Amino acid sequence: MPSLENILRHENLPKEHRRIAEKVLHQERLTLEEGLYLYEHGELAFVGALANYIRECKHGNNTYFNRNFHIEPTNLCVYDCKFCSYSRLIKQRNDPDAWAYSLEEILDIVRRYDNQPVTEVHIVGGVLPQYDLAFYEELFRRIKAHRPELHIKALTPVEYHYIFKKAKISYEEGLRRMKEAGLDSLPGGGAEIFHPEIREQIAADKCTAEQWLQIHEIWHRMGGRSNATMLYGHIEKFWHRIDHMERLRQLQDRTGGFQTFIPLKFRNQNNQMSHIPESSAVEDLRNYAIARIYLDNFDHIKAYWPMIGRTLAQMSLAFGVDDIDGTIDDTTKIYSMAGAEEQHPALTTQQLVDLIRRVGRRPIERDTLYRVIRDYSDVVFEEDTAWRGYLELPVVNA
Ligand code: V47
Ligand code: SF4
Repeated sequence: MPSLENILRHENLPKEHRRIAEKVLHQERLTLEEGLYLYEHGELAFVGALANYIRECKHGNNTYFNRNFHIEPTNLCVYDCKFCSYSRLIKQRNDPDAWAYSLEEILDIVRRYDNQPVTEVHIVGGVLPQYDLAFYEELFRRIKAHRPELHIKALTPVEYHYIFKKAKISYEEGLRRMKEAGLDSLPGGGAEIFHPEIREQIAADKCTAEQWLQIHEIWHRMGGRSNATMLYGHIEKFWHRIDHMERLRQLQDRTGGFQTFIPLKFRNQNNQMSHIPESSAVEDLRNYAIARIYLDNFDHIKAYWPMIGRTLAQMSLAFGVDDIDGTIDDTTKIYSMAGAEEQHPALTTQQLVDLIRRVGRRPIERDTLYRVIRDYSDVVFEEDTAWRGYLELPVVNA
């Protein structure tokens, strides 16, 4: 990939390309119009070079991952998002693909990891009326009583808005009670596309963009950290993506509470939007790159490898991405049902480390708050169990 300096030396570089490249070089913020220009006219090599420059200024070769596991308590849901492949409406509770775990069953999943060095549990699923405020308070308390150091990253404004409204309490009061029960941070889900023109078509009824942003803002003001996502590659236009990122950038200016931005590629299997073709790998990489360039106040850009596959995740590390989530170990079906690349997503630490090293980056295990747990640059694994399906480049010393 050409370096930013080489790009600027190019005599035939279009004027607007040059202006944007110079702004990036001088760490100046892009306007809405410039962001849109990149989506409309930025070739992969150009936006990739800009994004990689920013990524390396911020993190060098460091590529972060964590050791976590996901629990989806239920796939029954009161909502009916058109892109959702895994949820079943509550009236379909007898569907063989439907599940709703009891509190004890969820705790059993947590206990399965007792002897494993995981640092985070990521809990998110459908919105089910019986999973109310008391249910989640009890769940978080019991998890903390069992394993106090395990970081609980759980639920999104979609659930919180529903639960707090039903309990007739304010967002502030609800989040305070969740925190007291053991909630540590919020994952980035439920954001989809903020603009009502799209949101009303694909995710009608659930929390609005304003409510999503308000809940994150209150959480940040309480000292909490959270992530943000964007579900792209369906019926939205480029300007909806920029509008989405602009709202996040403005909130981040006010609070600084977001840790990472996670673009989620729309997968089209088994949902009401299956007729829409999926975005190409080139478009996915361009999207990571433009997100890296536009969101100048976000520290991290994450590629969620189960959704896009390991090879594209490796490639994304040259297009602005510095985090590839974690070992995950997903016991349920939320992503495989949407047609994700990985049917049962799980990678061993060695496989993740190997995947990062093979594209010349430095694997760093982090906790949820991005504190370094271990630098794996020089770690030699005793047994070679690395998975050999992804990019096989000579190992470059990071
Ligand atoms: O909000 C649902 C998305 C999200 C599909 O914070 C789909 O660390 C693609 O937010 N195609 C939930 N995407 C997942 C999520 C997440 C994942 C990993 C890490 C983190 C984090 C957060 O999944 C939903 C929705 O946008 N989703 N259906 C689909 N067919
Ligand atoms: Fe329910 Fe979430 Fe699926 Fe929407 S995306 S139907 S809120 S589980």
